[in-house]
Amino acid sequence: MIGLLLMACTAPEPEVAVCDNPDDTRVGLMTTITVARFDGEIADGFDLDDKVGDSSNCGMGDWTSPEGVEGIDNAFARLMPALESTEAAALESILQEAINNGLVLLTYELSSYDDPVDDACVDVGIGAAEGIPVIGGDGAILSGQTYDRTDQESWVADADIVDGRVEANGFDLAIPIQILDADIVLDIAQGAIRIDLDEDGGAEGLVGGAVPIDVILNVLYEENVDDSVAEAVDSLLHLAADMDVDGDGECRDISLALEFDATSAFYFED
Ligand SMILES: [Ca+2]
Ligand SMILES: [Ca+2]
Ligand SMILES: [Ca+2]
Repeated sequence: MIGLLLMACTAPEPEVAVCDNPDDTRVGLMTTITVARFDGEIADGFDLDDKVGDSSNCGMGDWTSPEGVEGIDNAFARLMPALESTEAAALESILQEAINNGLVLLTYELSSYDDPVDDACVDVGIGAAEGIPVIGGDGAILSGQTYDRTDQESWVADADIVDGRVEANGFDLAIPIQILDADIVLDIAQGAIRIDLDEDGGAEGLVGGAVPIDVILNVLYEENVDDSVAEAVDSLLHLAADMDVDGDGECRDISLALEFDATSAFYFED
């Protein structure tokens, strides 16, 4: 009898299958995207180079995040006060218009997803969708719409969800964006994302990485941006560039972080 009880107590627990449901996915469409700014020595973003301090990134100092994480690389934040004194101040409203018109549809996607709060096994994708979003009465993109998948996506495997938060890094993205009548490809190296999932199927979060300053300069000089503004932003960008993604010793990339709100979305089956 005692032996039987012992056996019952020591029988192996059934294995918790967290990774055996690869068909479950959760997609969020980024409905608002704004630049993460600084306040004093605090700015949100990611420690993209895994280094803290001035010597790590082309001589630019790092920020501390609002949650106390050191080594935050977000050099674009440093530019914002200067940009906001020029017509580049319209950047975010132009971006919002492009989002609502379906020209900039960025998604995150979780696969092997089976728990919105704690899931030890999810894969995380960042991608560009295609479609015409339907706008609700409040001016925001409606939730639950279905979009076409594009081949512009990058995945990081074996992330997890802890207390409703997903963090992943190592994305390599080339996102085609139509903005200011220009077709540009926004290359993002060392990409990172943080997603705080909500109960409605949406999220808020942060996406960041290093962008070549030449991409931004091309838009400035090829589109009808005022020459004096273009030249002012040009010199600002060269001063602020804090990353050397290709490792050639020249700092021609700039770190940035974008805050987003997302609503639930779906992709059409292929
Ligand atoms: Ca850093
Ligand atoms: Ca899972
Ligand atoms: Ca370089």
